[in-house]
Amino acid sequence: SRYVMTASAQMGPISKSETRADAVKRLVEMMREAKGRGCELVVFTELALTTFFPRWVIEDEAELDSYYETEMPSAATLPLFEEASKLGIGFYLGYAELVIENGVKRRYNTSILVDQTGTIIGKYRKVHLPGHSEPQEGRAFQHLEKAYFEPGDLGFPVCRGFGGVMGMAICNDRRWPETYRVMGLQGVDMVMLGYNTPFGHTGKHETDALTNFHNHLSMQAGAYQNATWVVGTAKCGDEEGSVMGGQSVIVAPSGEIVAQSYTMEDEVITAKCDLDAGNIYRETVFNFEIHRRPEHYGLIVER
Ligand code: ING
Repeated sequence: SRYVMTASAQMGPISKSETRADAVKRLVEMMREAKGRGCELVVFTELALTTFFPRWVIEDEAELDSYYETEMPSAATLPLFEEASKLGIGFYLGYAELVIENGVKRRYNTSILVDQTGTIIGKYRKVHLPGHSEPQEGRAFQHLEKAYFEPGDLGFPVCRGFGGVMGMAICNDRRWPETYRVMGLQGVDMVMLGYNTPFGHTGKHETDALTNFHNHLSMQAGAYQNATWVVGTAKCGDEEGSVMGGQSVIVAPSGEIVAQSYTMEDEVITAKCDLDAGNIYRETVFNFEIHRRPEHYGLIVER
């Protein structure tokens, strides 16, 4: 079997006043704890360096730009890369990416996968952007990812690392079956993702009681239906009055939750992930080769 000792490093709130250096210090602390517990991979969360700024109307471009990284590693994140290669542990990191392409500023909600030598072996840009492109009336908190990011242009790539096929997603992506299936069709063994999931996201609160259920339902279904591990790491707790759900999990290819956080703070959970645990499903129930009938699936890719 191919075992990967994996950690999910859940983050509590990052306040608006907290610096990147403060956030990176917290990430380094959790990286050390993960290493101390025998892990070779730690999955951090979405937008792990700053507060969840898409909840705010930000009109000043310089202020908006202040939430993005223009290079990776950036000065603020270099200590994380250095600690990783010193400890010999790889990591998934979510952050806001600002690049100039053909003289045009492009903004993405991005994640990278870094191996145990500190080398970036995978990059992903969030495809499914929830919320709105314009501020909505009557909301205490906005959800303006469609204003502050473009949809990802890298598709759902997988890469080889940690002894298997690794894939990435970000937050809202986990609610869409296509996310997992595109990677499942590439033989993914583990999908890593971070999420910032505010209660009241829809502007209403009647579905808040189901937010944690829908969080796990989405990842457990994605794991089982594609015979893959899913590691979901929350940024959670109260950021300036907006409360986000926690309950980070490590989900086995069976769909079973094998580790779950129980606080709304920085918390490391771990599991010994057998990357061959999905084989029983790939060889039987989800043997894509013999069971799938793509000739009937055309509607899925139509607009
Ligand atoms: N956040 C949320 C997510 O998909 C959301 C949006 C919250 C959708 C609650 C449904 C319910 O988890 C991000 N950042 O995508």
